[in-house]
Amino acid sequence: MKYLLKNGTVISGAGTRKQDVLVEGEKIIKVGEELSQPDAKVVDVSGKLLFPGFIDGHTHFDLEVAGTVTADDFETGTRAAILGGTTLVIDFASQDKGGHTLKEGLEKWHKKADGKCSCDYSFHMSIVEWNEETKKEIQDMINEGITSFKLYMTYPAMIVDDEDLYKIIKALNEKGCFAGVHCENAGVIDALIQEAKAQGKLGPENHPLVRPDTMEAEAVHRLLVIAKEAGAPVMVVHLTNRKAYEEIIRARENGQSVFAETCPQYLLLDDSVYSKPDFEGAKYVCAPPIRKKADQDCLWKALADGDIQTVATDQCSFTLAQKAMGKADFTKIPGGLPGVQTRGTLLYTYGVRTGKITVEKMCQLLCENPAKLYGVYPNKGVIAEGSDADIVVFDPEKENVISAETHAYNTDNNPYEGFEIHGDIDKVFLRGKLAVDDGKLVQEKLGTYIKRGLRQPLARTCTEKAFCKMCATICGRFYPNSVAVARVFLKVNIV
Ligand code: DUC
Ligand code: ZN
Repeated sequence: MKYLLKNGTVISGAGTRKQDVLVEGEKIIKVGEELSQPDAKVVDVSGKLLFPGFIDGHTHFDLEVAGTVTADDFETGTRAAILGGTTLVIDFASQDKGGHTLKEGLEKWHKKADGKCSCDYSFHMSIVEWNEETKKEIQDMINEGITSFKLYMTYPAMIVDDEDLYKIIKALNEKGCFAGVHCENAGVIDALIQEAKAQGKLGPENHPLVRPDTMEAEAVHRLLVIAKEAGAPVMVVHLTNRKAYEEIIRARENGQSVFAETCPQYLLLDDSVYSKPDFEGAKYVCAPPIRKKADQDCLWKALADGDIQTVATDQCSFTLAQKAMGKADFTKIPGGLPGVQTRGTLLYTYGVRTGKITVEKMCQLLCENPAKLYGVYPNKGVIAEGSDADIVVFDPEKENVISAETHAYNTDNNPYEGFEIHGDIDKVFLRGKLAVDDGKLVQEKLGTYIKRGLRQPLARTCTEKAFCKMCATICGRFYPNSVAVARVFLKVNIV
């Protein structure tokens, strides 16, 4: 099948251009002006923005959490994903503790996902136990297309201690791989939970109090000190707050290569949600918790300045009945929120429309940067000749209201209930096939497993706002109104 998308505005991390896009089979075969192709089906996309398919580098489908399993599995979850313009999700396969291998973990996740997905999918691998056998398996994982890993500094079933953290990130770096790390100080959080319970504090409003920003920042600091010693790059996943952010900046200024991811819940919600009446706060229980308004402001600025490289979702959904498992004790509330369907529309409405970030930045955060970090660029992450025809036709004028009544998740609650969006998904092409048309799913289960390569360098992170003469000599782009900021120079080299 050939499609000719006429008169759209093609978005990339570097700019926007009015261009036509010709698709044949699974690939984009031409991008240019005034294209014609008599045997192609012409789709008029005037007035629409064409983004590369969004990539969500952080989802949990069909995951056991706190004695239950996420409401969304790979079938319902990837349906929601593609409806939201996400054409590739990278979920977390996991090794089990107790002498199990990475290979067993990978097989388990393939069984959960294969044949069920409506968008393309890939896996990171969570390492929860480290020994010589695990070390040997890193190459096996690379052969299977897994080049990014996950480590937890919290959760008894997943936690690795500092010794293993050091050994693992060093061994990964030797193979050109890296880990995303869940940073929270497990020990102090346990102590705070014991104190809260002893005082009879058992409601969801206590959740953010026992997992404070300082304990995330401490773990980020410790991780980065360990990474420095190991000489290895790392990624801080679901970054939530200013204190932790400052640890990342400090490490970068110290010459370290550190990547950062945040999620819409940390940009758009604040910790007052935990005090909603009638146990509604349970809906928002996730780890790390949602923080303060001032932290949101810090994260938005960090996105604009290029200090955070990607916005993923940490999609991990539960029904209200599942959340009610923690009615008498907030620590038993399964942690996680849905988000994979609304990441792009929320970022556009509350980021691009409000002027907090540019549309090019949105493309970097959702498409280009995750594609490069996770080794699928330029097959994915860009609208260019030879790339996979993963294309989001985005209608910047379409308005909608987010609601659990209409969302595609297998849940009866949505953390963004009532949020208005201005800009919505019109069509989504997945490797040349029309999967979503007029906002509706028209073909499902088209997704395939994507083997990934090694991380590629990110584009330099200069923006017109933060750009300096020194940088211009390196990357060749000079914005006359900008000021010289030494930190930008460092950032350009290090991220
Ligand atoms: N945090 C959550 O809230 N849920 C899933 C995993 C995670 O890190
Ligand atoms: Zn997660």
